[in-house]
Amino acid sequence: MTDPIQTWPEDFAARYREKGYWRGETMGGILRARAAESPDAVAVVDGDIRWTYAGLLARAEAAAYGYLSLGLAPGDRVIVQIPNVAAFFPAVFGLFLAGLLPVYALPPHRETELAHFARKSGAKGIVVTDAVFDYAALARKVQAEVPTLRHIIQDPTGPAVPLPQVDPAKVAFLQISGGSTGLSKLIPRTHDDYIYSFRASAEICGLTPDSVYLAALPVAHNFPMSSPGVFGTLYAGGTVVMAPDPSPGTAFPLIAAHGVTITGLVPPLALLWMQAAPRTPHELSSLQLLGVGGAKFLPEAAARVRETLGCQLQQVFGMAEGLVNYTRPGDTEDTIIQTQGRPISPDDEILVLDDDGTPVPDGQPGNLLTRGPYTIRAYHDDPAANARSFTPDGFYRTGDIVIRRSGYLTVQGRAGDHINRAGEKISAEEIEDHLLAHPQIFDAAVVSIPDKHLGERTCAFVIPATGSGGTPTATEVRAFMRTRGVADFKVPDQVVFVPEFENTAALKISRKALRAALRAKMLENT
Ligand code: AMP
Ligand code: DBH
Repeated sequence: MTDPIQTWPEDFAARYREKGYWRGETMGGILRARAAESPDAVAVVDGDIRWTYAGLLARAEAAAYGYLSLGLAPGDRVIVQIPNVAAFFPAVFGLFLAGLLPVYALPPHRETELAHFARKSGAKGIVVTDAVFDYAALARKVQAEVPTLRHIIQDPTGPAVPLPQVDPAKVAFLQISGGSTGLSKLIPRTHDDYIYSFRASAEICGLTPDSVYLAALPVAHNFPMSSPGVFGTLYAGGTVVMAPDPSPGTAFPLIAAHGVTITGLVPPLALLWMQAAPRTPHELSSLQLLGVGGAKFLPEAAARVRETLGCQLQQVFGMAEGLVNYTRPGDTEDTIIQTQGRPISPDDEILVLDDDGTPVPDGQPGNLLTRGPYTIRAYHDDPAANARSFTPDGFYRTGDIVIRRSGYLTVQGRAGDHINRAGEKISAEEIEDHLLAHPQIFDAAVVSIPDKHLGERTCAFVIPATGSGGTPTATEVRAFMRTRGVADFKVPDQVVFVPEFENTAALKISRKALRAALRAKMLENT
């Protein structure tokens, strides 16, 4: 089993330290520091739970002792699958304090995804809660498939033992990529690089100890975790309020009750909030800044945020691999509405290249590549993906098509075949693979279709198998996907049966060209 690593060339690392981006802080160290400075400030609110920084640290230490008492050793990986409840924080800070590496699964992930994470990361345990869903039962199914996942952990605690020294230059956790081709890749982030990204994010967003962040999106997502998210808020000594779901009916009363000042949403949710706000009896005036990201927020919608929600919009264009762009609170209205912002760091290097690798001038669309003090140089244990996704000099190929103007980026679309369904990235290839496992399916191609509510929805074109006992219905195909043990957001929104794929006569048509042709045909007909 390969231990997760993430390294930058020595001259880059030296420069990032010298410029004060990498300060030798650790995730556990941050919590200790805040608990020492302001022990009685409220760190986390969830329903009736209110944990101060001192209280959270005590719980995280108890969790760390618990993990170590199971025989887990510093450097070991532990999957975390916890929805938006307070227990998320002692669970992950406990791992950090024990020198263990969280692997962040999302709440909708099921046995197929979890088994992949367990195998790929070599995780020896999984920490869950029994909130909302029986995650422990799910974990037991995964364990039956991947026995190296020895420990299913709930409410870890144990007698005090010495905690290890943690190296800030080492990998702190594994984040999950949206998966542009096939299964999700694992993203090793170091303490130094990740802390820089959310410390600088907190600064850009003007967070202070008085800030109150509403965790509306699932906190295992990189955006609500770090842009500036829950970690940026805790870094600033503010308060995190956990929302069990992001609907206006749940979120608006929480904003009113706790004086929420900042939150982050994906575009479809921002639209829902804007629709609901004029009629709500709840006072939303504490809200100062609404970050919107994960997928493109269209200018017409962006222009209505202030009048409907009474707060400043901030566009956020980021990726779990690193680079995050923000519009700044002081930017012109036009910049905030029309662009997805500019990078966090003066040392974020941005290339916008045509398909031959030649830089395009400002104002022209091109492929976005980036390198910098918080962008990874490699995925975990995946030479093929690394060869595809990184240039020899260490630039990450984001797969996004952007236009740059005066340093600000406007996202035009994707070069690849992933579907961005309300901010959840879905790999067409991964879904096609599942569909091909159906005995009555001969071939399948999955494409994104523009959708008023989701931004993009998934459409599966399916060629039924002949002579296999009848053709399936769309409902059956969707039901079949549900038996595959995958996150529900991967079930195709639409299934279209076709007798054949045109152009297959052209023999070697690539999947990419096929998907493009099917998508174009679909759009023509609507
Ligand atoms: P991931 O690599 O799975 O973390 O997903 C990151 C991807 O989400 C980016 O490469 C973009 O394709 C997309 N994305 C994130 N934020 C935005 C945004 N504000 N506008 C358009 N696309 C976005
Ligand atoms: O979509 C994303 O992955 C994303 C969006 C906004 C992200 O990772 C981030 C900000 O940090």
